[in-house]
Amino acid sequence: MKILLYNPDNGVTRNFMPHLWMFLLQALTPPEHEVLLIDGNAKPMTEAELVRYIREEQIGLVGIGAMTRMVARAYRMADAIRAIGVPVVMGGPHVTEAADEALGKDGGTQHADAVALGEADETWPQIVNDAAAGKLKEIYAPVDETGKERKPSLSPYPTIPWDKLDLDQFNLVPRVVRSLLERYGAGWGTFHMVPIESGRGCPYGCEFCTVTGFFGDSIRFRTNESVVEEMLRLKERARSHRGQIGVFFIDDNFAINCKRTKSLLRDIIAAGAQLPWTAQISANLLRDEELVDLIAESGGRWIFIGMESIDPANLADVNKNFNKPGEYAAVLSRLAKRDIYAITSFIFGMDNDTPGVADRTLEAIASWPPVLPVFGQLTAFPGTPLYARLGAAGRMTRPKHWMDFAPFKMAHTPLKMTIEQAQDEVDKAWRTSYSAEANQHALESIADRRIDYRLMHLIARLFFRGIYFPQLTKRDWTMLVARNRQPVFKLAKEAVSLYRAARKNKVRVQTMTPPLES
Ligand code: B12
Ligand code: SF4
Repeated sequence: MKILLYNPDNGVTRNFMPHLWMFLLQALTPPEHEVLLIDGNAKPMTEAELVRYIREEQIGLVGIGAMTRMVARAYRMADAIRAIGVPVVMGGPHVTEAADEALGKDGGTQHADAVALGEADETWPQIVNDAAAGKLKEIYAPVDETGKERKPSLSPYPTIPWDKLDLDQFNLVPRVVRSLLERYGAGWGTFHMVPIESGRGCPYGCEFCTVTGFFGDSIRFRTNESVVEEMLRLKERARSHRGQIGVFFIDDNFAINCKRTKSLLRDIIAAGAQLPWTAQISANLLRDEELVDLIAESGGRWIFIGMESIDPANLADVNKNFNKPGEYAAVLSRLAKRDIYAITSFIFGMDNDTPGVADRTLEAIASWPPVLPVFGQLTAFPGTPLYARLGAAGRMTRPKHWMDFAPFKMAHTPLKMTIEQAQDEVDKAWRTSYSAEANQHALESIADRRIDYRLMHLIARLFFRGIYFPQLTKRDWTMLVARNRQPVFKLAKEAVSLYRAARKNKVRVQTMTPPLES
């Protein structure tokens, strides 16, 4: 049987990185079946185009995975596929909590023939076999023989053949500069971000987060050897393709077991498996100097920190008071000292937020080493304690917000401001943080650092802006570069003169060195 795994387009990040679930399930599919993958972010398709593709390829089963914000789009695709008689199975964090919605058992339309609840590593082969035999069940739950929930172990972990896969659609180097970089940019013709999970689960239980409920509070890890082996293969691929590969450790809190993280990082260093990597780590765990040293030495370049708020009352409200705003500055300086960029995430519209929260947060940010801030609004996802609390208090204004998804718009009433005010605060924070002036100011504040560090900071700023401001066309990018022409030209000029000086030096060294066999 031919199986298609499909991930809907999120309309924002395009082909930023492959979605791990598709590659993982492909690796776990019984070998007699063929699995094709389409990520709508890399290959946008209408319902009609997808249906045509499914007909042409004679697909017998379609698997769709989606987060809450993309689920309405996923349902539309599923409806079109089921209309031509091809069965659809859905999985992922949203349908795990809203299986009745996907199966049409809540009085609405049926979108899926079957739903895989929770982690599907062990149920997927069964789903495939049942579908091939025409005996698909409605619900597949990861349970043991006694009916008790069973979380899959991550050791052993399947081999994802990244080294052999065609990743062309995920190349982050813009097409217009590819050939130039291939010729002159020594190994920068391609740049791929590859997701690796080293473990699953987080015991912290922040009120708005689905992770503790979905993956559980007991953490499971892959072996160090398995992670290192995957990185070595990626490194070899980067070398043989004369390109760059970055790794995104998608663990929710990569240093949740600090001792184990340190041991993994030491093994990466010992094996020479370093690749530039990014990960999410909570601020409290970054107090550890030795950990931060190991992060830098093992290739850690960008750390995503869920700061959420600079107000301790807000943090206590969402069960995240292990975050201490008073130590944010020290944590960020510790990272900056080692040339590690910090991506700091903030949530507005929390219960203690009042109008002016953007200004207060921006003021705090301005006192730190330059960071890449991202801002969102408090959103209650189904299955979270936050969703239950707001529902019980009658505060949800759009209880099924995912069915009419509206970016950056709250679906419940905050306590001390209106929904519109929260939206204005988010808007102000993005507008101010990524204005051309702010970009220039950030670069001036790191003027004493190496050019590659500054260049990467500017590139990241231009890309991060795109999370909020639509930046999908060539015109959008041309205008963005034009607005930021001062730092762009300054860095480009500096880079060209450094390149020329290095070439001149090389020529001089070559002419001064006598040939070996003279
Ligand atoms: C990587 C990641 C991202 C990446 C996504 C890009 C990419 N290419 O991967 C980035 C950084 C862009 C991102 C952004 C966001 N993310 Co995110 N992200 C993650 C993260 C950390 C890892 C996802 C992952 O690969 N997991 C590992 C795989 C193996 O797990 P999985 O995807 O759940 O798949 C398993 C099962 O769910 C199931 N399964 C999944 N799909 C399917 C399909 C079928 C057919 C079947 C049978 C089974 C199945 O089988 C898999 C194996 O067991 C998760 C948290 C987490 N640990 O999962 C959050 C998570 C998915 N993100 C979340 C959120 C909220 C967001 C944002 C909305 C945050 C924000 N406020 O901006 C944005 C949305 C951005 C956008 N525009 O799409 C939430 C989603 C909650 C929800 N109900 O939707 C999560 C769960 C984190 C959380 N704190 O709650 N994210
Ligand atoms: S620390 Fe991060 S992953 Fe863990 S529960 Fe809190 S938000 Fe979720």
